[in-house]
Amino acid sequence: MDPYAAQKSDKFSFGLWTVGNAGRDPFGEPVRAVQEPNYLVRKLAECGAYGVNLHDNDLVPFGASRTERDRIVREFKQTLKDTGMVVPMATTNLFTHPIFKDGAFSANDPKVRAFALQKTMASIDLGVELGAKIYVFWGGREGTEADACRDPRVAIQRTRAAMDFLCGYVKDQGYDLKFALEAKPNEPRSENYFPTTGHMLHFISTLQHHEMVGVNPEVAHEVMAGLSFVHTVAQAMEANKLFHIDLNGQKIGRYDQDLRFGSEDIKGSFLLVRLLEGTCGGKSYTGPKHFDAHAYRTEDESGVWDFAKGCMRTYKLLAARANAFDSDPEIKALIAEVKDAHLDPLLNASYSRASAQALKAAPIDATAVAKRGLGYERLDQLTIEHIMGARGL
Ligand code: GCO
Ligand code: MN
Ligand code: MN
Repeated sequence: MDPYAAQKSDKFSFGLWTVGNAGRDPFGEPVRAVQEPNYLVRKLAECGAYGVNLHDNDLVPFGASRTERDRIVREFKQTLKDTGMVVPMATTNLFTHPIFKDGAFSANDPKVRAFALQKTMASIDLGVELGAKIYVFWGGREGTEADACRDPRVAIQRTRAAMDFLCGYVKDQGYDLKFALEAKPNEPRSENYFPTTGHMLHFISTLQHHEMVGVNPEVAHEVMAGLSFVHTVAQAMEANKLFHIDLNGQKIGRYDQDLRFGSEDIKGSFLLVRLLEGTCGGKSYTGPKHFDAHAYRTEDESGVWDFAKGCMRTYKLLAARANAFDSDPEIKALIAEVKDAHLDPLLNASYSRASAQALKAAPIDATAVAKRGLGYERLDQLTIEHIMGARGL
């Protein structure tokens, strides 16, 4: 059996909008037929995915009647049952309909804000009915071009009011659902509010029910902002706030490219998988591994499944390499923690006048310490060799 073929136990998921992407871009028409959701679920199951995520309108068209909605949901549930697929995450489309041209929760028009809440509550009901345990909020068009149109502090306050309200709704319904907030610096707006995961992490700490709200960082979005995705994810994990993750590939300084996972920045992707899998130590990430990306516009349908299988296969190849890397004795020696019998107890002591005095008095020969080479050239070369398969496996 191919050890790198995806299994349900790997917990890989795709959005209906990802493998369903028909290849439309701002300059061109769709190049592929729009596929029906039940068909996409069956194909994803064949590829080895365990889950499928959706926006309300990926499944139920905007404005569908209650009867129509119920029929669509009934059929979709049957497909999930037949294929053993789950819906780990759901979200709301708050960006396609023209009513959202100035955002949703932060919009100046109260009718827009009220409509956004109505739509989100209905979409939460749908997600929960399909079994979702995570509900993602991506800002979509929450942002500006003419920045004087509203005080950005008011945009933050309106978003907080919406989150507090929706957390209240989930609790009142008795739903077992957590929220995951997804940051993006720009696109489609010129400036988006809450541009990075770091902004989101602070914002969450100001929410009424902060314990049920975490983050959904996306590779492309942090890279667009020029940030290290590994450090972003590490901070979210350290805060116990990594509730979900959007994996893809991205070149720095471009529009959101949604490339196949691992197709760009192979070293960053390796270090990310190593962190998520916990081969470097610490808690691993056990949630769904969601690929928020799509096939190149050059592809026909078979290219779409090459894309989907490629995302999962690359993740598994990197996980195997991360495991070999962290089992390599030379790597272990290079990254072993530096011990100092005299200083370690002083550094570990909590503050007191006595511990401050002791630390002030500790003799440290700065020149001698500075002379020591750290071996990071060797470490990084070995990292490259593991990634390239010249070492390890
Ligand atoms: C984007 C975003 C979206 C969201 C999705 C789920 O840049 O378009 O990444 O794909 O992740 O809408 O909320
Ligand atoms: Mn994106
Ligand atoms: Mn995303």
